[in-house]
Amino acid sequence: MEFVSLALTFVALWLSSTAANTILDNIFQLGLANVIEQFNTPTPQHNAAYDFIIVGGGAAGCTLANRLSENPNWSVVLLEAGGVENIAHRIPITAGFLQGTHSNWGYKSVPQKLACFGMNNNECALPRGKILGGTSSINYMIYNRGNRRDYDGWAAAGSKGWSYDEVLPYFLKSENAQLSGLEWSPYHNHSGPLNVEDVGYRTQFSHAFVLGAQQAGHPHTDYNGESQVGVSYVQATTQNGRRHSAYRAFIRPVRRLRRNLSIFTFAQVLRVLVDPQTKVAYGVEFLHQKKQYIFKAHKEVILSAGAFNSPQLLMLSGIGPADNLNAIGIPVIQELPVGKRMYDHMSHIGPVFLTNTTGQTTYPTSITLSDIKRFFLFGDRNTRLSSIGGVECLAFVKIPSSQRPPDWPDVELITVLGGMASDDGTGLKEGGNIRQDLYDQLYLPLQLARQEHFTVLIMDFHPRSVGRLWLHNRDPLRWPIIDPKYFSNEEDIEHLLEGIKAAIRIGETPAMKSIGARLYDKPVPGCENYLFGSDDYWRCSIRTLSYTLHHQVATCRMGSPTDKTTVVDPQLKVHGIRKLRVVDTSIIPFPPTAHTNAPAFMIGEKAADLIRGEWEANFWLQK
Ligand SMILES: Cc1cc2nc3c(=O)[nH]c(=O)nc-3n(C[C@H](O)[C@H](O)[C@H](O)COP(=O)(O)OP(=O)(O)OC[C@H]3O[C@@H](n4cnc5c(N)ncnc54)[C@H](O)[C@@H]3O)c2cc1C
Ligand SMILES: *[C@@H]1O[C@H](CO)[C@@H](O)[C@H](O)[C@H]1NC(C)=O
Ligand SMILES: *[C@@H]1O[C@H](CO)[C@@H](O)[C@H](O)[C@H]1NC(C)=O
Ligand SMILES: *[C@@H]1O[C@H](CO)[C@@H](O)[C@H](O)[C@H]1NC(C)=O
Ligand SMILES: CC(=O)N[C@H]1CO[C@H](CO)[C@@H](O)[C@@H]1O
Repeated sequence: MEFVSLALTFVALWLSSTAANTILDNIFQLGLANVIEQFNTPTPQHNAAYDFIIVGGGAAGCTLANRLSENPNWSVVLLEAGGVENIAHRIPITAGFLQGTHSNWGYKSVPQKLACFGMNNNECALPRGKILGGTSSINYMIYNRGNRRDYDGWAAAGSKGWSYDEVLPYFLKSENAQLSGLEWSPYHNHSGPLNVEDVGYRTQFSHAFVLGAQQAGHPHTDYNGESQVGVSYVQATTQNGRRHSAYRAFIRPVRRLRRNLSIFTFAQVLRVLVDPQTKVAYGVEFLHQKKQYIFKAHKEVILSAGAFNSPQLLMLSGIGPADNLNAIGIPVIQELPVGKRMYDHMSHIGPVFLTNTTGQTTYPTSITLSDIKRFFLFGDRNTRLSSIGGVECLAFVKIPSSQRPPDWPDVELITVLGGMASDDGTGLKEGGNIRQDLYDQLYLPLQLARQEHFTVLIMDFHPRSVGRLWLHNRDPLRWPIIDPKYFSNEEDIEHLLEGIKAAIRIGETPAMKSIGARLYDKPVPGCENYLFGSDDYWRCSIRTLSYTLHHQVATCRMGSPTDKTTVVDPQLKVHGIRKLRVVDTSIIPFPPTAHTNAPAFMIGEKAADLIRGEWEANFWLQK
């Protein structure tokens, strides 16, 4: 008897331990999660009505769904086209592979005339998350908010209420920071739902780069703190070395608890229902398991479908540029410049540095059984599996030709513990739509030699090239056409060139020399006619190894209703339409000095307060 109770106690203790939870969680996540989701997702009730309909469970949409459903008097429904995460999404090192799965919409740009020469048919890959958690479930997990001047600029350009001092509280509200050395920083919160932490696995490259950058004159900084300019190890949206997506942070903890929050996965919205006479949005039409349904909204419809799909849905609903809508036979309800402007952070893959280190570049074969055991069985956060797709350090850099104030960086240097070659020509090459012949010439030699190397990606924060998105027909299941027009403004090339030079200077410092760092000087295919390392060589390389970091913004630009380039007002309401808002990165008016995931969370938090303020204040008026 005593033995049995002792054994039961042991079992109970084991079940409550972290290790057991990790193991059980892993078994569940091993693909089972999505199968259960398929059967478990409730059947929608045709014509059901909710207070708020949120379209798209991405970074902003999940945040908003959580915050709005805090009020038990409100019924909230979240409609997401994709399913739920499985184990692959949880392992940070596999970030690059997720683009090859069903959790990516898999868009491509139209063939580019001035960029992406190294890609099949000059088409740049434009991945986007199609899953509960959205792009935050397939991205590289870099946590980066942006510069004070970005937000002050939004406010000055007509977005009242969005200055840095007004948005900082919303960044803080989400954040649960576990960052060593920043325990007392006023720029970090330690009790929000979204985990932000240091990456537990760091290579010799990262230490050499952080030191070398300082030797080259870049101060050590917290790029989410007082001053952005300088170098730092990356801050990641992971928890104990596993991806912490919008789903994990904002939906999973409340999903079973809040009966006023309904979630439908595999539910693709086809259009917003807008009364053409009164211009009031009153519901949505969507497909769920191949059947069509309508949901009605008592209070509001909110589009959080991301920078490509929110503008697409507006246009499908009769809100957009008249020429495009007329051409494809969609009656115009409200003429607005939807999709007419799109900015993105186009980058350059490289320079690549060879080193004399051992075992620092992560090739698939460098992941040991012990790494896997430690990660899966013991929840260890210090193995290679916790590296966020290989990203290690960020440097926020001023360039010599800068026209901006000294505290506003121009380019970013992003170091990666390997590069194109380090997954043996699989996920990264496929995900980037990179040509096989280019891979074979440039990267295969590194792969075959198991050569130690790291890559510095160079990103232009403030591109001047302006792209566009439009529809080729009225089929909601077809892609929108996306033409980012990368590098149509020559200045963008020059900024990247100056960034490359900054990286090379860091490569020449004593810290970098101590690991034997030297430029990989195999010419980029198509650029052999230029002298390696000359300005024209790098310009050619930039147009060939063009690689977007997927920060498309401004397709439903926010600003004053009198500004003819904008689609939503500072309350995020669509101009001229009632009961319809857009809440995601498509509203960002200018390319920010940031990767766009943290801003998406902030936009979700701030929108929740705007909506709450309005409907709770009007409580008595509604009755
Ligand atoms: C590969 C990659 C790596 C990145 N790495 C980083 C990084 O390291 N750090 C960083 O800060 N940023 C990164 N980004 C960018 C960042 O993740 C995104 O900008 C941000 O997550 C976008 O948030 P969002 O809420 O605007 O849209 P999303 O998160 O894209 O959410 C949109 C959601 O709407 C759903 N949806 C779309 N259409 C419909 C429809 N018709 N019906 C129903 N649902 C629909 C989608 O499936 C998706 O879930 C990366 C992006 C990519 C693609
Ligand atoms: C919910 O409704 C009740 C009754 O109408 C009201 O007293 C309460 O304040 C409301 N709660 C919130 C959070 O609005
Ligand atoms: C930290 O986050 C919690 C939870 O979201 C929030 O209540 C609190 O106000 C935040 N603190 C700061 C300083 O913003
Ligand atoms: C690195 O290795 C190369 C090739 O073996 C050698 O020529 C070079 O001297 C080494 N550099 C350092 C700094 O060790
Ligand atoms: C409006 C609505 O559906 N409210 C429900 C929200 O969930 C709580 C329980 O969590 C219910 O009591 C409410 O009726």
